[in-house]
Amino acid sequence: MISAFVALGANLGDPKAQIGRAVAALRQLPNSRFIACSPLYGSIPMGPSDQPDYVNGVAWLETDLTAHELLDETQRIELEQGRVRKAERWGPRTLDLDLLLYGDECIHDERLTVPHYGMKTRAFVLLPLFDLAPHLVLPCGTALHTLVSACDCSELEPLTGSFATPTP
Ligand code: ROI
Repeated sequence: MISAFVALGANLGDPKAQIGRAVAALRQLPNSRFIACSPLYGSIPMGPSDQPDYVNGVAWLETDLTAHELLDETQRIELEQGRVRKAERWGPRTLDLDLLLYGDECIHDERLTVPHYGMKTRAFVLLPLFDLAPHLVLPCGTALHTLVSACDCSELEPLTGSFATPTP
């Protein structure tokens, strides 16, 4: 099994409920074991500021799916939860599931870039990931804690009682 981390984000409708439903769907993935969901955070939008605040978190899975099979599954979950892809870059979304890390693999093709291209600088990804795996080292050799110390976490607010699911 390979350890995989999936970023969770939503800022339309009832973001916390959508993240909860996404986590429930991730728990059902074939040939996979759901390990945990991070605490959730409220976060100021990165990109256009005329959109609601986001709810963000990270899910940790172990899986026998390939990275592309996992991508297919996360895209299916996004669509099943009513995600509509809009032309606007960095616009609001009902649900965003991004494959952050797939073991130690570096993947770059027309569908998938892993590690996720923005993860090293985005507090709303780094902090929940750090909550789950404080000792993680990225495939490039950089320790997660180094990235967390360098990022500005002031625009993140822990949501109390926010575990989307209890950790097993
Ligand atoms: N901003 C925040 N705070 N959280 C997100 O999940 C998020 N996702 C995005 C963009 C539009 C870049 N901004 C975001 O895709």
